[in-house]
Amino acid sequence: MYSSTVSTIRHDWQAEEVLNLYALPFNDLLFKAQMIHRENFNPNEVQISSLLSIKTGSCSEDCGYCPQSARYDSGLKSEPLMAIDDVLQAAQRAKSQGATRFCMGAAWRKPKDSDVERVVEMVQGVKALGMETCVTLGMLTDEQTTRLQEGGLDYYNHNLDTSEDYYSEIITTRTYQDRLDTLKRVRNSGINVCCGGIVGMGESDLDRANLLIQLANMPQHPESVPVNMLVQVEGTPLMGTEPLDPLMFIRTIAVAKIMMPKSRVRLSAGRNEMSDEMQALCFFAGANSIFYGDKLLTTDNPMTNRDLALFDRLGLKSAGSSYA
Ligand code: SAM
Ligand code: DTB
Ligand code: SF4
Repeated sequence: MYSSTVSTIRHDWQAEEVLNLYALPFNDLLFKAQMIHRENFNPNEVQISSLLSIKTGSCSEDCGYCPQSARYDSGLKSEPLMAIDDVLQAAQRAKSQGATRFCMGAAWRKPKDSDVERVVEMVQGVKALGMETCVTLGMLTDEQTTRLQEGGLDYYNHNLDTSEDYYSEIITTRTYQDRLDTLKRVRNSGINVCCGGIVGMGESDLDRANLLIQLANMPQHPESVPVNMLVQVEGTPLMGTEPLDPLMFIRTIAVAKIMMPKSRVRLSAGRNEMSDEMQALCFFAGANSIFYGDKLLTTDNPMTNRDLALFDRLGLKSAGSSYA
């Protein structure tokens, strides 16, 4: 039990084995995840990304969790694609607060080619500030993916969100295969893949296991795996869902780390509703990336001074940027 663990990169995970990991005694699971984590990363370093919604609301998709869908009345004010100068100002602010990666999100089912051209300019501007870049724009064509890669984009975020079986309970306007197709394009283009999901949507243990299996059994693990806790927003269909046991969220982080040892698992949406102690356990379970800054896309994230105090209390440091 206490002998050293050698991280192996596998792509053949089966449901039973993953459910058995989930079912380990909590201390055994976290110990295993932490051992694997420190074989691959400095356990006291966390990568810091900031998010900006560059195009907000009025989305044609019906994702049941999302306040940006045009189908639900979440009271959100829609905004068209932002001006480049405003995006760069926000990126500069995020950099001065300590973020090393700037993630730009757009409420599109899929972008138009002209949108992609404007996003490429944003990517180039943000890179010129010395930050890593990530965008999430919905489904992409081959040509659009190539444009983003040539424009120097570092990461593309496109989440699978849940298991294939549960997907149609949450989203009916696109298929799981649509998601997999875009992910394949991004992987083949050479852009780093950021792909994860949301838990706390009323899914079963098997759905959570199957989501992680989808991610880990890809030919190459996503470099970045965001694990979001559902942020319940008034007006969305998932408002009022029975909250997930926080310990099950922490278990999900640990199992993700064991299955994808070299990936950065991001403690993503939902941190505003988590205690400092719960976040500390997530970091112990192998999460080593966060969204930092007072807002996620449209909902609240912890204030930066709360995060700085938490880092200080836990002795955590920024992982820095490969562009520093
Ligand atoms: N429209 C694009 C798409 O869906 O890929 C990009 C933006 S979309 C807001 C990005 C991701 O945000 C979703 O895939 C989902 O994982 C996450 N997300 C959206 N609403 C959320 C919520 N209420 N709680 C947690 N995560 C959420
Ligand atoms: C991810 O996995 N989570 C982020 C980012 N990728 C784009 C988005 C979280 C959104 C939470 C709800 C909101 O603020 O609108
Ligand atoms: Fe649109 Fe993305 Fe929200 Fe779905 S998650 S409604 S695609 S913005």
